[in-house]
Amino acid sequence: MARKSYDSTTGNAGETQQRGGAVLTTNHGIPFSDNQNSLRAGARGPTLLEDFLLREKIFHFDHERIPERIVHARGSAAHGVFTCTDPIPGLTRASLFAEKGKQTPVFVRFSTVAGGAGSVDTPRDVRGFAVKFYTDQGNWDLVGNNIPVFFIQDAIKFPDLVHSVKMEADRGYPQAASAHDTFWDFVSLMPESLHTVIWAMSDRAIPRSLRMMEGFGVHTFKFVNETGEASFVKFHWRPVLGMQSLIWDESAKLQGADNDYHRRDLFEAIAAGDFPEWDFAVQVFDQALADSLPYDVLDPTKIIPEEIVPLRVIGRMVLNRNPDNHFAENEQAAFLPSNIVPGIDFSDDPLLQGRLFSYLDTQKSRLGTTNFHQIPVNAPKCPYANMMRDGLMQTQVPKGRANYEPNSLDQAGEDPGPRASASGFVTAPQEVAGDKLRIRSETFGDHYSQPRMYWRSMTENEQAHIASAFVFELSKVGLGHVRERVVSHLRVIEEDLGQRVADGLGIALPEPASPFRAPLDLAPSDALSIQKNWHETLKGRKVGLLIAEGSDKAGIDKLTSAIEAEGGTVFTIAPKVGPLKLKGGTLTPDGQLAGSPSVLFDAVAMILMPDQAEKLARDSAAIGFVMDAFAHLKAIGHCKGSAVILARAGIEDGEGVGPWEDLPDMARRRYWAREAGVRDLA
Ligand code: HDD
Repeated sequence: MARKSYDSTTGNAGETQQRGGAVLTTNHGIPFSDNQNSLRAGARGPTLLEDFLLREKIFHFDHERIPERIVHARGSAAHGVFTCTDPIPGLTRASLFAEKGKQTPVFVRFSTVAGGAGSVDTPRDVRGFAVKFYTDQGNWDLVGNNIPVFFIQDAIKFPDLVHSVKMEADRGYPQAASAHDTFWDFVSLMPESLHTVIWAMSDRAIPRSLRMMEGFGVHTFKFVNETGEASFVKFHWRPVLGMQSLIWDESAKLQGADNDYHRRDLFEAIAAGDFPEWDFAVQVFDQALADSLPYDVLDPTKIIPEEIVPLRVIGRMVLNRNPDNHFAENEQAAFLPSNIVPGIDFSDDPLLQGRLFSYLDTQKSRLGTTNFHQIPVNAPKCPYANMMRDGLMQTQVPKGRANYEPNSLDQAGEDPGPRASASGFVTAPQEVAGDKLRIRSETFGDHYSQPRMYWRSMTENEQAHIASAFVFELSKVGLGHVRERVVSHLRVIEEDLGQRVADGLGIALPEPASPFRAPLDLAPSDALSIQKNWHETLKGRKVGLLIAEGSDKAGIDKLTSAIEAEGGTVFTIAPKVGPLKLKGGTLTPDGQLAGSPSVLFDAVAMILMPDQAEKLARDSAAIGFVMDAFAHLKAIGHCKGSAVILARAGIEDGEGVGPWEDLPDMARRRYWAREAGVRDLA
């Protein structure tokens, strides 16, 4: 019989109650009768060791955390489906590309690289873009990034790279930032990193949304067809929404306004049925094409411009389901570049070769067991069977005696277990000969031509952002000789870049670095620029609408439906979050002004009565709302009444600033031409 006791959940004296549907039990199924009080000797006496309910609960809690990923610790993930749109059986026997319309489930995890699991979403950083295809021939993990090149050419340098960029070893900071001595010291001594560094200093490294990033497999891989013919292939993800990026000041302010900016954006879009989509494209080429290039296709610091090898779109990925549980799926997801399926093969890229070991190895320390493949998010969705047995946390119960192969148990009527099949994975035959050496091929020796090509492919604004990012980062570097050495490399990439960064830092131009190979003038590639490829659309864009008591409901409704009709969303903001009396009705705003700064939105609008606008014109949150929107080159729509706020902020009507009725059109873009007037860039 239940004893009378003080119920700490209701504050009443009464019997402990069971709430909710399912019965609360221990991990071994034993039902709880009281989840509020531990077992005591007397109402005010000591807790008893016997309390197995308390001990199991605390024991489990004490071990809730697992080691975070050494890199890419902070990630956001989603489930989805890949559909083959253009089958390529002539190129590969990979079953997922065999038929038009064939669907393959996927799990995707996007991540920042340097920060810890609890760090922010918008630092300047490369973003991970890891896709697990659960094919009917096993899992294929394409573990890529949103930047198509990598910092180093050989996996043996990876621990040095990561140590240098992570928080400094003695002081434990900075978190999630490359703007510090050790990173730039390393980079300045490793010119092979320059191509990736210039991408990382560009707007690619501050994406507006995970839904608006490109993804790349980075390395050259191989396709192998039914007859065993192999070709080289590079993999690309192209976001259907197009690429968009943040302004640096905006990304820094977002770190205060919303640590989870990207994670929330992804989760909310999927929850609202606004599913993010990417085209999947391949660049396929042969040895002759590879031989014709002035760089090595096995070098992961190089791209092949799509003007040279065009992209062929062969599929579409739609992310349509949020994880049910962050830990079980996102944290426990284990991606392995070594997970490859028949029809796809590795190249000899020395970075890729090293990765094939690293990821399998790291899962053992992160997930604690060789059986991490049994965790639901990692398990193949096709049947799998082998003779590997036992180990920590074995959750399967293999039957029979066949745990070795070959065996003849079938002759005794027993199940002999699985056998290798001729249709299984076959490595593409390749002649390999050479001396055993620790050496870097001379074909990997040009570190400046492609950064130069990247710089020359940018718009003026984009170049200014890159130069300013170098200035910002190097201004956080305390070691003068490191700053100078970086600038000495930038001069070789392009004299103008070196000069602008030196000027921005206020230092004399150092002597140029001496390259192993003199840089070439490769043709620029427009496909590399975000601004040149901007999709003028409201899809996926979010408007922050500032309203207050008495605002015109008809106007709010009209603006909202115009934005929503084109796939955008409107977030209403008011001085208070409670229900508002409007002219023509009531409305409960989505957010409060102080907690909803304009950095959270792609464009802003104000529909206010003159008296409320007057009041807000004395509130720094409202002034900051429009000032930031203006400085971040966003559209601002306003009513007559709200003009007083703009006047106080010193903003006049002009390109991208005008009546709210024009906002649906204005909100499709950023106003790059405004930038020179609001920011002193390098
Ligand atoms: Fe890596 C994680 C991408 C080079 C070693 N890497 C990791 C993730 C991504 C990448 C997206 C996160 C996976 C997830 O969401 O769980 N890494 C890359 C790319 C590279 C690259 C595109 C170059 C082309 N990585 C690289 C090298 C090594 C590693 C050269 C080691 C020799 N990477 C790891 C790791 C991680 C990892 C330490 C940490 C957690 C994990 O693997 O599962 O093993």
